[in-house]
Amino acid sequence: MSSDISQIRQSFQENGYVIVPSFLDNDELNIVYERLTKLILATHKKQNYEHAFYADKQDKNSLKQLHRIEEDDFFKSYLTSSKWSSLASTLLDERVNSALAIEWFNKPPNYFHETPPHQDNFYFCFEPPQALTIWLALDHADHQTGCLHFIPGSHLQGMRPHRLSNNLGFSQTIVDFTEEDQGTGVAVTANPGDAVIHHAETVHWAGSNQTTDRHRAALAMVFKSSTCRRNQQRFETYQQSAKPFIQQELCLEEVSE
Ligand SMILES: O=C(O)CCC(=O)C(=O)O
Repeated sequence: MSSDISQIRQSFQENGYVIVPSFLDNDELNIVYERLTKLILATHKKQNYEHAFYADKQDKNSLKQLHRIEEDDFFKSYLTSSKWSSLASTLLDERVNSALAIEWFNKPPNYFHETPPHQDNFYFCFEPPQALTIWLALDHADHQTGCLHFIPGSHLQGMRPHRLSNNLGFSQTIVDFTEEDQGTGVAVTANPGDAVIHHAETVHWAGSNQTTDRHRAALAMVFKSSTCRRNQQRFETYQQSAKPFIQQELCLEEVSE
């Protein structure tokens, strides 16, 4: 292993997050942009599509999340691509399964939506919590557009209590999140193509997009080690708590987040 990658691993294991600059090059990024543009146009044509979340259902420009994008053949190949899984495996120091899912997270301009403080494992319910998210910047993520913030070392301090956040797509937030927590958060800015990786129990959040003309999109891929399992009881409890809110927001009969 090169000294670069062993430093990246050490930083991830100590802090619970790390940035890998230029993980995708321009050619790779251009293919992603092209495929996503097609997928987004196709999504706008679908009525009541339960895996697409709009900030305002009347405004196509307000699309803020797309789930299950691996249903597209190109993104499906990412699930098993060793480029992504070998990074995940190196950081977790364990063999990983193929990616669980790929999601597209956007902060469209003019909507001012924050990503509330949370730990992903509240949603995943993995035991042991050997999982991570590779969050790949597709635009500039900075203080104006709403970059991610992480509390260093928080992945080693266990799960904090969560409650409903009333934020579609990030339905849960930490109950006892304090100003002191906010102050210890480190803002991580990223350029298109940079990968920002965080552990499933790292406390993180993102500010709102304060701009009127820039999107802040990212691809997020979740990997878990082959030894970790979902605690089904915890998972069902979380799903039941979130379901009424999500159904109401999406006006759907049955959904899963
Ligand atoms: O993109 C964002 O604002 C948040 C992403 C996030 O919370 C995650 O990938 O776990």
